[in-house]
Amino acid sequence: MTKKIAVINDLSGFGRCSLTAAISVLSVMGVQACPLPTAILTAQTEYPSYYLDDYTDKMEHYRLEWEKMGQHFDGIYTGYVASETQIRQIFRFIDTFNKPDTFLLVDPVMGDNGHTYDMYTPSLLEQMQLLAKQADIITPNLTELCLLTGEDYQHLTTIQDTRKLMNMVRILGEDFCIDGPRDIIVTGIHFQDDDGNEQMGNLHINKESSSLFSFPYIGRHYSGTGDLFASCIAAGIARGDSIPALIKMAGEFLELALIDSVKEGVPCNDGTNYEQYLSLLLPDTDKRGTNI
Ligand code: PXL
Repeated sequence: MTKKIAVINDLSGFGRCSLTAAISVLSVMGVQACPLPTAILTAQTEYPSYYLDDYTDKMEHYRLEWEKMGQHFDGIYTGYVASETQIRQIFRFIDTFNKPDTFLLVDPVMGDNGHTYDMYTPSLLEQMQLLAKQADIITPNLTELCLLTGEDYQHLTTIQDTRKLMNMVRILGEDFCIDGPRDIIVTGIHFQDDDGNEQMGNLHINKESSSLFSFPYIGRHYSGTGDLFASCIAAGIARGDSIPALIKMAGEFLELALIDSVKEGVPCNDGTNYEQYLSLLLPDTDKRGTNI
């Protein structure tokens, strides 16, 4: 049976992020994406100008109609949240559809590179902390982990010693796991390896262990990379892959997309040239092709 994930996110015409990223990644990974759009935008909000059509008051129709249809989801995956009303609606959706055999992946999209997105009020942050606590798995970047845990991003990023930095991040993650998610993947940890090469690290933390997966640092922050990463994890969990295998696969996919985008001089707000690398995410049997 094809697995099904309810994806609660916005639809942005430009920026290769949110639902655009999720639908393409879930589909190529063999998982059905059921989109619940929270807003429709001409382009993601980091562009100098965009038009946003808010869908918050349509979200209750989705919940009621899908409940009437008797829908069941293998996973619920949430991303960018624009307001407190929206997050309240997400809590209602979870109350209705988060069953014992459903996983909840929360990508707490709130900022990047030490910068918090403009709409993030203190009370929206508080609600996002509660949502992240309810999740089975969360995928914050380092900025978002700091926001969730109250840690000072500037202080954390001044730590030069890589082992000390990773240890600090691990402790923050483990503390958050105590009454929260089973797994945390902290993305976008910039560091230097023992040979002095700049790396981007993804740290997987759960109650038992923590493991670091690193990739060469590209030096730019492209729109949608966090959404592509979280989408790979969500679809992979639904199809039964292990989290370490998924982090490696998503990292390789993003590395190729980033290298290509830098080479072509794609503006960061436009997102990466990931489309041509989607085949890397196919289920194994599809990658091998069909024997005749
Ligand atoms: O990729 C995160 C994201 C998603 N959706 C919208 C955004 C952003 C980041 O800025 O603006 C609308």
